[in-house]
Amino acid sequence: MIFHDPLCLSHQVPEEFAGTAMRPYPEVATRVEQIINVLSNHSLEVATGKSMDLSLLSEVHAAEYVEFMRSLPQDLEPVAPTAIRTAGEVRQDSSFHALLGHYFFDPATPLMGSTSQAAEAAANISLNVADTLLSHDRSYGLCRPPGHHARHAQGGGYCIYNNVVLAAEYLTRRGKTVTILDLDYHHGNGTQEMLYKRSDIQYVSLHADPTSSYPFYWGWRDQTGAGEGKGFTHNYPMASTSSEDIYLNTLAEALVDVTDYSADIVLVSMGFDCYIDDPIAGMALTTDSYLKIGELLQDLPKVGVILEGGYHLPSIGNNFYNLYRGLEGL
Ligand code: SP5
Ligand code: ZN
Repeated sequence: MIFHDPLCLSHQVPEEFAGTAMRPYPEVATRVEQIINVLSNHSLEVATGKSMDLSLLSEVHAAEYVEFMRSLPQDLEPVAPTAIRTAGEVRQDSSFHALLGHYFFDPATPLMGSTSQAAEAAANISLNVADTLLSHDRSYGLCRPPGHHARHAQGGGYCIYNNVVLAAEYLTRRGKTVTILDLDYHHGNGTQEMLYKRSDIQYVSLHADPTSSYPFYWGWRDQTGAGEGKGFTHNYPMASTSSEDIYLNTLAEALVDVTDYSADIVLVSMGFDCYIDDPIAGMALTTDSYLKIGELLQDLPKVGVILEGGYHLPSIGNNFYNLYRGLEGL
């Protein structure tokens, strides 16, 4: 099953702050429309899924953060924090801008009136993917906004809710062990942090070296988990300009961790921003590489794919379809 919700398309912010100037926001609704176009050209149907119980959202995330998102006015024009609260306090009467800097960790994730609804639709898709995996071997979610940078009580990196962690939590509550395999160009700092002390969800990530790439402060090889979670986080930082060869060899290495852990279900936190022409990244995967990646994952018994980043249009459509082909053995 492939899930999508039109509400995910309603979050449309025009630009982001990129250090010294504004630039067009790369995380556009067209990304998902392109994927759906290619899928429908191959006669593949996309379903909205059921309305899942979203109360889990306020357990995976701080309830006050979810409440803040739900409190945004419907007519809010795109806005991002100007100051990030790294110290100090918010108070009862703190302004909206003070709260923005409290609930977001970067200035490049604008919010607008439809953002909360879109983010809940993405979370709902992710729960549908998880639920489907209880009875099927494959399931896909065209989630937007993406999720892997979202922390317990903060959004950032274009992400509001951590869709893949939500799906993993849904599954562990039903007795399953889960691996999250994160193939986005950027490290999934939110995912790593939320699972760092857990042993029932393994986190394995391939990403550009955080020494020089966003999100900068997480994702080094020596971060391997803590407490009960020690040994259940595996980071594979790579040069930000890595070739297909390096990528696929690293993936083969990472898959040893995955097969050693032998989870009931693997959730792929799937970004397509390692693509050679991605406008904000630097690696060199091609459309053919995504077929190879799908084929490398083909032997895993149960796989869910949750969409993260990937900003080159229109290649994201064919890239998604090739991953699908590889995974389905088509
Ligand atoms: C989900 C996801 O992929 N989020 C990525 C968020 C990245 N945000 C900031 C990226 C800054 C990249 N610097 C661009 C250099 C352009 N040459
Ligand atoms: Zn990314």
